[in-house]
Amino acid sequence: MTTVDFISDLHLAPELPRTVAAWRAYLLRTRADAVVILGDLFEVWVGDDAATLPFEAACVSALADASRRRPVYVMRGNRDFLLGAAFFAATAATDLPDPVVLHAPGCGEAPVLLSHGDAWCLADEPYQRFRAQVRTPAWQAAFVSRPLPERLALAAQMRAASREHQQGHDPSAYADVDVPTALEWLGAANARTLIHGHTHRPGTEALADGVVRHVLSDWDADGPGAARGEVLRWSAGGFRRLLPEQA
Ligand SMILES: [Mn+2]
Repeated sequence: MTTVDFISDLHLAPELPRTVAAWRAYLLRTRADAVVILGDLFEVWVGDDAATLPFEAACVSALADASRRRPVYVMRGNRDFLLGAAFFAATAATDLPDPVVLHAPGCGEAPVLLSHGDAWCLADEPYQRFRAQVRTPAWQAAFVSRPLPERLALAAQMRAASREHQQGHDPSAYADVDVPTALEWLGAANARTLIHGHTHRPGTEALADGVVRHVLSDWDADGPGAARGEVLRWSAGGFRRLLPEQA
């Protein structure tokens, strides 16, 4: 691999047709040898039987098509943490644990550490309690045993509650990745570069002397403002950010 693309936080949903179209066009066009999706590909994923729905089926088919042309890696985010074995089988994407170390000698000597990012946002204690609960096998087994329409209705309720909670909150006040925790994981991985998504605050900065983090952009081509969305590309020349249509 000499060119690896990183994207995350597309939050694909039927009501965001331009964002979905931008993602599909990007998958068809990119010159990368591998595409790594670091979580929240979907706005919500209530279980792999969701792939029987037309929108989800079309997304699975687009990913399967992309996988036939190059390796595609998918990490779960806080919205699509229920992506399961059937999803990975249907898309032929590789299931990435969170965090994971990537070695791509064609791009650079040093390994990079990859995460969605939500697990390290320790300041958001209510979210961490929720996360600890929903990531247990028992909770997940109980949830996916409920009828699909019931799970979809529950997910819609939770999204509405979350949007209400965010109203009037300054997005810059949202919890960020806890730096000592990130540095600990980086040290354990012998890595000096971190790539994560989740916070929707794209940028590149030093976390410590010689340690860099790249925060991925969320995608939104359906909102009132200019279209958002970026691809972080790693190649022998280093890292650069591209608009999806330039990738
Ligand atoms: Mn997220």
